[in-house]
Amino acid sequence: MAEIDTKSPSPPLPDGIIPEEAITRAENRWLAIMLGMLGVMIAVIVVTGVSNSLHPPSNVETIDPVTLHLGGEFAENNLGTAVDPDASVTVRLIAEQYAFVPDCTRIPVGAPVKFRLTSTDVIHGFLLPATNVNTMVVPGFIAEVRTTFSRPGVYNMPCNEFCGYGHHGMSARVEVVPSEQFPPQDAAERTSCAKQ
Ligand SMILES: [Cu+2]
Repeated sequence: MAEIDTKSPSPPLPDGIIPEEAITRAENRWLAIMLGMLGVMIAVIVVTGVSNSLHPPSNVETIDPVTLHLGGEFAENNLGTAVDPDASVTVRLIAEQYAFVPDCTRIPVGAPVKFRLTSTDVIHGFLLPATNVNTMVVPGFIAEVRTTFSRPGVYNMPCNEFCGYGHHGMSARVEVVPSEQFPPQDAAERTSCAKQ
């Protein structure tokens, strides 16, 4: 069997032609960098998901944005905070150009809270700073986020998804109050602190 001579230099390549080994080395280097970045991003998702309960919105429920105000879950008299029979709280909100309806919600401290939101027009964003609440509100879908507020306070909720000319003024607030200040449990009653 003929032995391959690996020591003798390969014939010189014409100007501008990069040797194959150099290309392979560069490709492998970029592949390693890309895999490293992918690993860091996956680690960030896993760590924040486990430690801060930051979960990507995964609730795929659809709703007709044209008729949602006419009846059902997002009819006007159904918006705001409702106390469920198990003492958890469901807050229903509509995002529209350029307001949240209602623009102020009141929630008892310590209760498991479920926000359910939808949009009537374009994509909006719902964010409560310093909490795990951060979701896009997409017309045609119901976004659902769960959280629990451990201490009373006022949380501003700016729209964090550019939604048009009035976007900068689109914000609302959540008032987390001691549970004794919260209206008595009545599943039929919806509360908010929106100015009438
Ligand atoms: Cu916006």
